[in-house]
Amino acid sequence: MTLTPAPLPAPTSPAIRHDWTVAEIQAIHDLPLLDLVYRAAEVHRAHNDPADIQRASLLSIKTGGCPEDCAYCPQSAHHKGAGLARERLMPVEAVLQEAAAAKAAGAHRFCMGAAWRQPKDGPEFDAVLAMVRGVRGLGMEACVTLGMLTPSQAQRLAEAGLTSYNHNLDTGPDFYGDIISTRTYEDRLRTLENVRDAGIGVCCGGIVGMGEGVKDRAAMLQVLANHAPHPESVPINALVAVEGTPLEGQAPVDPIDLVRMCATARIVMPRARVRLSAGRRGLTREAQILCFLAGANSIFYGERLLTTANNETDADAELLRDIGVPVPGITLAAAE
Ligand code: SAM
Ligand code: DTB
Ligand code: SF4
Repeated sequence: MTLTPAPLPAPTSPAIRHDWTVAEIQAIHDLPLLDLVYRAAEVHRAHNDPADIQRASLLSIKTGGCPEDCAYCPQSAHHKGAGLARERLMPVEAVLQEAAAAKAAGAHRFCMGAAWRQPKDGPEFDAVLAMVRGVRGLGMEACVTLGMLTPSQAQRLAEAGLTSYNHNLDTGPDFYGDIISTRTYEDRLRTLENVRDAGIGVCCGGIVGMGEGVKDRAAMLQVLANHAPHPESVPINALVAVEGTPLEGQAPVDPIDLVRMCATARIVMPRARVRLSAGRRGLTREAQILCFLAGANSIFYGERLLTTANNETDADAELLRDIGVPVPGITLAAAE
């Protein structure tokens, strides 16, 4: 007996759209896995060079003691059990040394994170501007994530040469209140607008594995995809369940859920950098490769995220070499 494969639904238009419904996005997300990955790969290759995988290195320039209550975050002062003490802002020179080391290891972008609700104008903000100028002076892309921004702060960051501002929506609007109570979804959207108006690239994504449903994941992607233009980068994080945070007991995310999120983000935002972000350490090489096939084209590169561990640099350099995207300047033992 010959088996006739079921006909595929009509392929998703590769055109750039900003009018998605949550139901449409959820239907894409829930396609049979092979159809989803195949379609995402098609969209990816129609809009991007598949050999272009961005390496972004992270540094926590100001750690701990944050007044916000984000349930996932070990840096929140509300989660005393997470044991992260409040530190001062790092000196500019020390940050630039880290950036130079990241560049030498093959990073394209240097991302600096501060555990602030919002930056205060004054010497600390001026120091962040100097960090941005310094990173740009090294020939790297510069990204910062400092919490909420006023229009004039966004303008000053733009003048310093900032490439991109990271400010995540984290999840869909209906689930957001289960995770954060100290600022609203609208607050987040307002900062994203200030960043966009200043001409800085928008880096905005979220986290899977916090107890949200697939509908919440689709709803977050809808908000992002219906922004015109789309965010330039979309980080897809898997929750790193840190002891002492309210989400410490969450079960690890199924790697296939990450593949589905990367693929769906790719289909609805064809040209964005879809970054396979926190939680990559829990993935096998094969699961990461599936994410790349499904359109992920950026990773956090370097052995630390902000406060938790990331994949080893050599393992990443090997993985990238093995998929045909070698890291220049990194010498590894010959492949078997
Ligand atoms: N305070 C700033 C803010 O929240 O915008 C910047 C730093 S904050 C740590 C940046 C992002 O990291 C958060 O929006 C969240 O999406 C992600 N993040 C923080 N803790 C995480 C965790 N435990 N697992 C996965 N992602 C996390
Ligand atoms: C993003 O979406 N993920 C990064 C970056 N943007 C700033 C942060 C991940 C943090 C993971 C937990 C930690 O290391 O503290
Ligand atoms: Fe503060 Fe950002 Fe952590 Fe929320 S995610 S507690 S705003 S550092």
